[in-house]
Amino acid sequence: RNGRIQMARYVASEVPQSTVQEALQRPSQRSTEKIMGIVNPIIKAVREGGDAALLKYTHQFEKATSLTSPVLRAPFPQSMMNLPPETIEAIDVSFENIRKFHAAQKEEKPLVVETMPGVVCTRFARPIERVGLYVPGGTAVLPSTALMLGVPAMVAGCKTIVIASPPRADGSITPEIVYVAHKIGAQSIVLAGGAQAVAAMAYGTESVSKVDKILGPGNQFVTAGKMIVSNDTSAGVSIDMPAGPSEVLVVADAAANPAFVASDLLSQAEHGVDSQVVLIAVDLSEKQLAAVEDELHQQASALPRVDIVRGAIEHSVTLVVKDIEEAMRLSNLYAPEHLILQVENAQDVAGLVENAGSVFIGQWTPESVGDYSAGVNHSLPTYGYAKQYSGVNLASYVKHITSSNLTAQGLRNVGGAVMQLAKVEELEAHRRAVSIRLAHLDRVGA
Ligand code: HSO
Ligand code: ZN
Repeated sequence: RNGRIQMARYVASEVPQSTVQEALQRPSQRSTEKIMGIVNPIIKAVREGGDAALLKYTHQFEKATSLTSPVLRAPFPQSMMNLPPETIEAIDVSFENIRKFHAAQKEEKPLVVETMPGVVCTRFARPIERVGLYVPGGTAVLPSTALMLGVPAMVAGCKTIVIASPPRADGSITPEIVYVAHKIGAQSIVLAGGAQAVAAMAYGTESVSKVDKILGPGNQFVTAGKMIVSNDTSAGVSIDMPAGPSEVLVVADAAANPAFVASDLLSQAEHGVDSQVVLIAVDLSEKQLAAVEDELHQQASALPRVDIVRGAIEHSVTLVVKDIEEAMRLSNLYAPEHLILQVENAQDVAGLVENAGSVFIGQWTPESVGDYSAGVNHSLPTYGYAKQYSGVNLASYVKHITSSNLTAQGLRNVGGAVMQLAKVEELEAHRRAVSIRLAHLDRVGA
């Protein structure tokens, strides 16, 4: 437990392609079948037993045996959000930046397109009415996640915002989370974690409001819970995306500062033993590689969470490549949750990004700024899902509704196509809904 903290290292051109691909595999997850076997009964118990079942699990898993109600309702008492002024200020600054960036994503006016004369198609957005935001507990308290999920919900105009977070063993909740809940106008805080919290928000209980969508990261039990409830049509609830352990891929060239590179790798590695960090070194000399590795070991050894870091580094890797194109090819293949570009002309290189959750450009942009305060969201697709999912953003809290509005001339213009396709599909009532109107127009001579 106290050997050198070092990532495996391969020179991509000197090993078989399969080794490179294997190096970019995510650490394997506990089998979903086993997790589902644990989570299914929990979901069922909360769906049927409501508050009593929810409390039972909170007593059992969180050891919060003194808790008698699973919900804290707004307005939250000031005494629950006593914080040092510097923390208030940090939350306020971050809140404002996140608010600004997400407010800018608002589509102020409906999209209106006249596809043919007299055929007007419109798309407009409406907030999802009730959202449930899961803020994980675990080895670190994460009020920043409450901000990342809550601020866009507020900006989108969601009417009911419920936050769920596991309480501490004394039944209390981190004051930072209560303060954020207050700032975003949350209706309530559900003092529960895991699949039981997900079930409570999906189905509702005597005291937990049922929601329409559940967002937020969590462990494998939370993720399994979200998948189960979103597959249950009787729940009528959707989820943001499948979540997995945090990860970062850093692309660094000879211009990069080894200490900066190491610090970025470690900031993700400290999230959990299952986190993964990848360094793609673009044409670095042996001496430069050694400098990064020395920094990594030295900085890691001084961290309070060194044991977690050690676990993460065990399944992390450095790949040495010849040029930036090869680096970006591998990065796009890996589709990292976070991509850090510490290379010359980093802004131009960002143009080569095809798959990534969020990109951090240039040496003055550590991932931490995006985790907390820059304004971008930190709830991002992991495990390669950046190939098809976006991170949480304003659109995660709205749905788009379309409308069509035709004039008589519009129906004349498009009616022929409609009737012909209805004929092809042998759906006569569809065809007649048009022909009956066209005949009417002919009769009245319009
Ligand atoms: N990097 C994490 C988010 C986080 N970091 C919260 C610190 N607190 C996953 O994107
Ligand atoms: Zn982080």
